[in-house]
Amino acid sequence: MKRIVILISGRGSNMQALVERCAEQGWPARVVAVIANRSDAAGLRWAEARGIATAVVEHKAQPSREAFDFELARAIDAFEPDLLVLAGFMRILGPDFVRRHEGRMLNIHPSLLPAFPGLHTHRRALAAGCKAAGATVHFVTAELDHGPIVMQSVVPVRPGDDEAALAARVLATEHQIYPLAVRWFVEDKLRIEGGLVVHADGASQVLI
Ligand code: NHR
Ligand code: GAR
Repeated sequence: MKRIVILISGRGSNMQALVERCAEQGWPARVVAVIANRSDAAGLRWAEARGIATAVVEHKAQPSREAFDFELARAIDAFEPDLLVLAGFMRILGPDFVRRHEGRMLNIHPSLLPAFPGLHTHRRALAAGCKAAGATVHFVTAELDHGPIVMQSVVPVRPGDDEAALAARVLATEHQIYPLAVRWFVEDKLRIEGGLVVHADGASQVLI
């Protein structure tokens, strides 16, 4: 049974999708805690209502990024996770933190990486005139949004799309690919070979 800790900053819809698929599909895993860097993260209330342990480590209460990372690591360690899942988590993590969890930490980013790492991805994709957009699940490394790619989803950009419309279309696919990718991790199906992710049984790693 793998122990999963999920980090959020807000709504937590990806976290909900993971908790629900894990329970419905009987993964060899359990979401043991949801941790946020803001006490007003709506996803915390949802997790509490489901009986999942929650914790808050407020970045604003810490004197430095290093101090925040240290306190966050301490809160996480208490739950002894096998996998850390970033789900709409909005604080960049320092190299020391990342090193401790390397190979055991996943993120979902709302763009077709390596395009548009960082913030405001949908706005930037629209401004660039992209005709396709999507989301990427990747292992977290010290370099922001550059870790080995596990799975991607592709959606069309439609004429007249604004940021909200595109974000909603991409988010619906995030709720499909993130549970798939996390399931593969907990079932030990993912290997990193030469810096690239392969699926042990050769399963397709794109959703169109
Ligand atoms: N940390 C590392 N080391 N590597 C990654 O790949 C990470 C990471 C931390 C978070 C999520 C990421 C995303 O999917 C993520 C990936 C926050 C920012 C950011 O600029 C950028 C990317 C991501 C998350 N955060 C600002 C900061 O100063 C704060 C922005 C805010 O609070 O709204 O940390 O997009
Ligand atoms: C998702 O679209 C996720 O990909 C994105 O924020 C949203 C969170 O929604 N993540 C980032 O932008 C990370 N910087 P959720 O809280 O409902 O899962």
